[in-house]
Amino acid sequence: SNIRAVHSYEKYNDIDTINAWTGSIAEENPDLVSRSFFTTSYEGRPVYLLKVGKSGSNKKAIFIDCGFHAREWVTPAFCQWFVKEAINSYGSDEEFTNLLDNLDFYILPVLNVDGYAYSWTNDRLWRKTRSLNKNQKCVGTDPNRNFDAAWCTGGASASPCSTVYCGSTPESENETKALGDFIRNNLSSIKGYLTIHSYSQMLLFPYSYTNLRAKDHNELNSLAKSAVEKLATLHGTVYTYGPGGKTIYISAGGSDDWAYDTGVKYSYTFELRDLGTYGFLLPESQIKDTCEETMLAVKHIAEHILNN
Ligand code: ING
Ligand code: ZN
Repeated sequence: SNIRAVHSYEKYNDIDTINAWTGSIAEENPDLVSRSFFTTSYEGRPVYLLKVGKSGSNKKAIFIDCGFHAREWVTPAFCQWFVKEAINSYGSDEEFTNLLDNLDFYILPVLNVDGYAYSWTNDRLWRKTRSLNKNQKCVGTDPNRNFDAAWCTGGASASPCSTVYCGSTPESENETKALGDFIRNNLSSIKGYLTIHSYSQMLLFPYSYTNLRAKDHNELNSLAKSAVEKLATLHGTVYTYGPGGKTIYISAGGSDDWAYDTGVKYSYTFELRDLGTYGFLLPESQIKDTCEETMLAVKHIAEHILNN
């Protein structure tokens, strides 16, 4: 069909609708939002990046990505929600106004655009990218096993048919390479990296590739604790938190571990709702509450980054 669906913050939007939204939201809010072209996906789709914040010099930045994994539909919904809230809050909400005056937020609404499209048209539970693997019948690489952080060791697979296939090399995917390049090229400003996944209601931080403690373990742990406490104040949603390896499972090649080891101290993975009742198939009726509570945790982390 060539009829484009209407965009809604409380519905799941398809990739064409999200891409069109990135253009209109930037056009309508030029003093707060700008859109740049991030990369072209394997199948030729554009991947867009939004920069959200008032223009200023020497601002710290926080990078937030959604839609690493195709089936985690509530996560692109969160990135869209964040941008909407920023626009609606600027000038009326003191806390968010201060954040936007003093920080830039890079918002990547859907990293894995091909996988996301495929989860709408062919397989709702697809996880990986859609790149073809040489001389293999199975398609796709797990973008969250594709980074150069103990790459393709524990919790990752070298078999292209695995859902946690690490890829042929680190950053073998256009989409992960573009993310790696962007963070490497902006290391002087990027102080925080938040990657949004679902589900299991967790706030994770390095390391996932080892059970050894990160150098900044104590600070990351206490910030996670206060962030999930803040999140729970809205609807009572309980999150667990801790280093990925001990809290969820050992897995190498994740983007948060890579960003941390590359020099982004405040590096976290969110696992949004729920605990498994609906899992990846979280009903649209829960988008609003999920996004609102997650906003509290994200803004709490942003405040800490701004003040440290
Ligand atoms: N969870 C993450 C995954 O990629 C994770 C958990 C976090 C792994 C950080 C590695 C590093 O498996 C989901 N739901 O994708
Ligand atoms: Zn995921």
